[in-house]
Amino acid sequence: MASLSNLTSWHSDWKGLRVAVIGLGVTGFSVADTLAELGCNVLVVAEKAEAELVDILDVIGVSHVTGQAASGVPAQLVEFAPELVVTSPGVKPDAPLIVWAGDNNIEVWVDIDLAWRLRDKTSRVAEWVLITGTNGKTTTTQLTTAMLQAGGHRASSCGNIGTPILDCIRDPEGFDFLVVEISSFQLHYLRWVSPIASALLNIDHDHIDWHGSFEAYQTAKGKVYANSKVAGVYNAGDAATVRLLEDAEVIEGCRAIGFTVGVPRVSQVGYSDDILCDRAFLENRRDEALELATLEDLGQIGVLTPHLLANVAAASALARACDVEPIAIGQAIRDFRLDKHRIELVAQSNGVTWIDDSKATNPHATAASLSSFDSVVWMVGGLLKGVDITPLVERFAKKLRGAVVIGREREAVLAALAAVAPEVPVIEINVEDNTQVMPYAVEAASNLAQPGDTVLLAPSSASMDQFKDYADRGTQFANAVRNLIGNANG
Ligand code: UMA
Repeated sequence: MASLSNLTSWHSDWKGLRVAVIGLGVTGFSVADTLAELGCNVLVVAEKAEAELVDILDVIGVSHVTGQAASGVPAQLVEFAPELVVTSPGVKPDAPLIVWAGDNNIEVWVDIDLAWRLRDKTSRVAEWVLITGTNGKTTTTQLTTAMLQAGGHRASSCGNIGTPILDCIRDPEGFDFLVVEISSFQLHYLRWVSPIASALLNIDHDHIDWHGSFEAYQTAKGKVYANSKVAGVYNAGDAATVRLLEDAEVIEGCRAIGFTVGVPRVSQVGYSDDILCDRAFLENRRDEALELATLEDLGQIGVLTPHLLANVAAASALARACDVEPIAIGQAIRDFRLDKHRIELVAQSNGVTWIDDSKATNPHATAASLSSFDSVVWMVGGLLKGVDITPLVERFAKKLRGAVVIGREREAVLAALAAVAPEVPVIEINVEDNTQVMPYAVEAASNLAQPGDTVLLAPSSASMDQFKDYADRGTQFANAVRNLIGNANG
């Protein structure tokens, strides 16, 4: 049997390697499926697992321990004696299984580590761009991908954005670039990758319970820069990102590149006289700048919030590090649209931001959405599809200014709020006429919201009980918001 240090390629001999895969969500499944394809001997250990995925494990010959039997350190796992553990990112470092692996000198990887070693499946071996930050990761990731594509490259977004990276690694055509949104959980476990460029967009208190302390969270985030080859991109307005880049071990020749919503200094990308410009990737950067786009171009994406300006500047810095021509960056910005009903900005009025994320129909997508905002009036509920919403409510309770509960299955949502967020004010929308749900819900939300808050439609539920589909739900929300604001202003 080859040792782990020899397993550096898709084409290495992985056959028979005993691997324990922890968790069976999207990550765990992609890991188990990949390892089975490589001929490894795989045991999945997951406390919660969808029956459908467990059935597929049976078909592909992967053993599993699920449910109650998977808690603690199951005897089957000890007996299996894994040579490697690949964990899902949600599993905390103090989970008994992870501690057990450490005590027994068994390496613990995340899917990103595995993907790095397997990146040569096709002859087209992608360069990686890594993006992390407390907020703005998803938009920046999508923008960077769009810029690379406009530059003529085959590129895909993946990682924490929702598509496991191993799904891209197994794409038969391969990619020139993978733009990986990477979370602090994934970074905590990450061992060794070497991106062409990396960015830490900003850093704020988040996931402290998972990491144990703010310091541990920052340390994990700083790992994004490790081994970067061409550029480590920092936020000129966020000193912690500068410090973490200074502390990072990068590949010789890697440059520190800043992004800013203000006028760029040398080696920065930013804004000067309504122009997005690059003062980093040109010979004569002391005296000149390259024009990438105008504010008018950016205005086609959405309202010109500082967040949007920052995300576009960061993505541009990353794309320039990958040699994308300025003209392609401008084109990508003009063509870029945030997905409809996916964290879509509906309006800003009286200091309150209204966001339509009707597409968040499960806790997974809703978690990504709630993570993006600081103080939220949350519009939630619909058809829960048998999913327990309590862990989601518990995780985000501190962010909630209030909750507006819609849908037919309101009882379960109300019970979850009462149980794990008893201090959060809740308004239940109880109307017979489905066309009146959104007008009432929007009015209720506006009563709860204070300046600086975001009202977020992210229902964590399917929509068919009260709406035609999620698009209809989002459209009715947006119409109700515009009516309310119009009336208030008129
Ligand atoms: N599990 C255990 N024990 C635990 C925790 C989980 O056994 O202590 C098992 C569960 O029973 C379940 C599985 O692990 O079987 C779930 O794994 P997971 O929680 O890691 O979730 P995945 O479905 O694999 O999704 C993960 C990310 N989720 C988390 O990090 C919590 C997704 O990000 C990501 O899109 C996906 O991998 C692909 O990379 C979501 C997220 O909330 C959107 N991310 C956080 C954020 O953005 O703030 C970090």
